[in-house]
Amino acid sequence: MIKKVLIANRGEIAVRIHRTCRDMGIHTVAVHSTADSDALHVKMANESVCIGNASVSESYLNMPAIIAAAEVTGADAIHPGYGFLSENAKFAQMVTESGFTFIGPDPEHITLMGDKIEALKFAEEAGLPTIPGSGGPVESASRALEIAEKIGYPVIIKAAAGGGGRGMKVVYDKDSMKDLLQVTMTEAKAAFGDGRVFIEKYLEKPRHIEVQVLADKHGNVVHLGERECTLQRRHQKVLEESPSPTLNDEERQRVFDVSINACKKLNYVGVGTMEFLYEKGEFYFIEMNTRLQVEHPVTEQVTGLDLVRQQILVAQGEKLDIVKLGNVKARGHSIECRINAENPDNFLPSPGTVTDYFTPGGPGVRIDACLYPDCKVPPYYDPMVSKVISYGNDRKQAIKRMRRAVEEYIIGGIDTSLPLHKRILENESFIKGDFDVNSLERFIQGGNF
Ligand code: MV4
Repeated sequence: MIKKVLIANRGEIAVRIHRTCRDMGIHTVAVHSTADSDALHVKMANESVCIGNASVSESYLNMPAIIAAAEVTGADAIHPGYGFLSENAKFAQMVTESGFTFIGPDPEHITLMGDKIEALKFAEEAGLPTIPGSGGPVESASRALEIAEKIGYPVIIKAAAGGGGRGMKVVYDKDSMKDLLQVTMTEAKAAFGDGRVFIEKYLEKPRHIEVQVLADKHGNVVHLGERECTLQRRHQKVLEESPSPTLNDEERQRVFDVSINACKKLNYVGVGTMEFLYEKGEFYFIEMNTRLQVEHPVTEQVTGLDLVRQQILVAQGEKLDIVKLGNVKARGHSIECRINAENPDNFLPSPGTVTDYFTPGGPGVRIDACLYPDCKVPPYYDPMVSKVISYGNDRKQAIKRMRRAVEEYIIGGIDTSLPLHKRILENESFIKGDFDVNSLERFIQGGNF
């Protein structure tokens, strides 16, 4: 039984994880940098340990310091949250070897999914639909031209070690192939220490749809519905929802079936997300995230489950109640707006002191945040400071409640992305559910959705 959890993270997710631990009677240990001494996650936790200076390499990515904090506080388990060390196989290994329970998947699965080429290779073997492409690394311009000729332009070059949109280049004709291949390989080598790239047919107007999965150590796997995460800016999600406003029941069942089958084949354990591009009625697997995701609350709202609780139960070896979970039925509709401390016009970070602070409430509104009056938003970390999550019987009601919530929300002293969210929520195409992965960037540039 897990009695004390060290939360190896900061911000809203550290607060979020603490809350579930509190519900389960589990004590928590916060770790923090010198810049976060007064952070909400530190105030809430039962104990806290300062693990280093403000820079992430000295604090939230400092593996030995985190393990030492777990040792001195007598924690049983470590929850990595998202970002930071959550998808670092070496860290997962180190946690286990130091005698703690890692609240997350096996290191082998983290490693496999961190390599996009290996992940796609597995996907094909496991019957997941993938985008036509090179099916492996591409080393020469002549090979790249051959593949592009076969699948047709435009194509996209992606870094094997990339993911989340980093290290990608679209190639529209054969004349630019040689240069773009070279640039992508060089950039990948510099950014990830791994210059391998692969090629896919470029989809022009896809949507991003992902399936939440949950698996225990006894071979039980369930899906917890899908999330529509199409509205992104520079590969950062801005607004997510569940269910997707675009899928029909047949499509939904199809993507759930392939996702569950693949996880069974993988012997996956924990929560995971299968990401797909969706275009013209077809799904294409692109990657799997082996962590709890930022947008997990929309899944919690429609399923009534607490995903952090499920992670903890699975980590201590409990069997999923398959009778109950096998019939997890999503009900209603949930939307999440990510609120960043940033200028809503030029998107520059806006750290500083929060002066006024008033949180929205009422039916169908949930706030996952790390703010309080007079708190500081340090400049060193992710600008996302709050998530507003709405819930309604249907999408229309979830939108109305989200509008109410973002209007009520007062965050004084810093700029936030609340004004952008207000504009999105009034947009005709958004309301119709008519958009693709390029829509939000176009809208921000002053164009149509
Ligand atoms: C693509 C694509 C079009 N065609 N792959 C971006 C993040 C990474 N997870 C995959 N991404 C894309 N891969 C092919 N073959 C377009 C994107 C893409 C995108 C995907 C999901 C959400 C937002 C996006 C924004 C731009 C590009």
